Amino acid sequence: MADVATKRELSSAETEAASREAKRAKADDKNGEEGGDEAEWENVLSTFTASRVLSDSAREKIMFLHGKIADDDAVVVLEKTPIREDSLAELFRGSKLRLEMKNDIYSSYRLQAPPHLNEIKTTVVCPATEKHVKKYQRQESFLVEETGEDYRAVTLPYVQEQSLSLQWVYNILEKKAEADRIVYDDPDPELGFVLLPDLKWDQKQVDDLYLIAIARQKDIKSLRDLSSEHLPLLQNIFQKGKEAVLQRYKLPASKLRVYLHYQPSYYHLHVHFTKLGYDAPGCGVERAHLLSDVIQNLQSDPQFYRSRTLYFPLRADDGLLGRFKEAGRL
Ligand code: M7G
Repeated sequence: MADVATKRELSSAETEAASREAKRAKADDKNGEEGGDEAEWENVLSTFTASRVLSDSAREKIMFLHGKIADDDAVVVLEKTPIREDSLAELFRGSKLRLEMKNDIYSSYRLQAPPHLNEIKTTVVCPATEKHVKKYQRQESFLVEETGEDYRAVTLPYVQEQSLSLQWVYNILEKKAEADRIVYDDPDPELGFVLLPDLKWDQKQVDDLYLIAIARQKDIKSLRDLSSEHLPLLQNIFQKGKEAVLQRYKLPASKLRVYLHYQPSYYHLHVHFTKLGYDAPGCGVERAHLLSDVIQNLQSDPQFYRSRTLYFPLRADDGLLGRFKEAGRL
């Protein structure tokens, strides 16, 4: 995120108001019908009590909140969705306009759009761990230099102790979650993968297209584990992933940015497919490795990613940064 304001505590008045609202909604729910996806969704939102803003950006129109849903810690991400070209006619026809000011040829208005054209994409992580809260908190970052030896001595032990749960990944691979969202599924146990919309994408417009390809093999943690033996898998993901995107979204390979993160947040091999020109979070040079470069590097040196020094940013309170400091590597 560029332009993110510093975190702030919510005022006690805001917290109290949210809490009152949550209690009221809970009481209402008791009288309401049980079951059904819609009821569940409303219930989740109505019992959320926000305690602090982890980060926000007026320019990106996004806010990350920490709070509680019942007794569980929760992170809620609110993001205003882009204006869609295909809804413009309806937007102009169905909205109310309020004049704010007029001066010569200049005028500004407040446009009140019909509710379905004025949605907020909302992501809920609950129960959220401390790691989730840190992940969304605005913080200073530091660039770390990791040799192959640093990886084995510092990073790998930390990742084995501390990484985020991969349950959501296994749910996708086993079709226990998001099965209806799958764009392409290659069931081969060695070369196979599942391609589906990323949690961050609302699929309303291809301008901010964001898909992830999750490998079926379970023992590849990250870029560091890759060697030339994985080339068939990587080429398969690249080739079939691009074909699937072309077929479903009419976007050719020349419009795609296909890459891996190092460090990732989730240590199970996955590849990001985003639209070129969309400034996706984490697509900067300090974290994103183009899949085409990864393939070429492994073709010229089978152990490239096991031996090379890699650079990546870590946030100030990331435990891994602490380990690098303790090891005298920062
Ligand atoms: P990453 O490089 O490990 O970390 O990418 P990042 O989140 O710091 O980028 C994991 C990707 O998986 C991210 O783009 C997430 O938005 C996405 N993702 C995470 N979860 C928990 C889910 C999920 O439950 N479903 C889907 N479809 N995508 C997810």
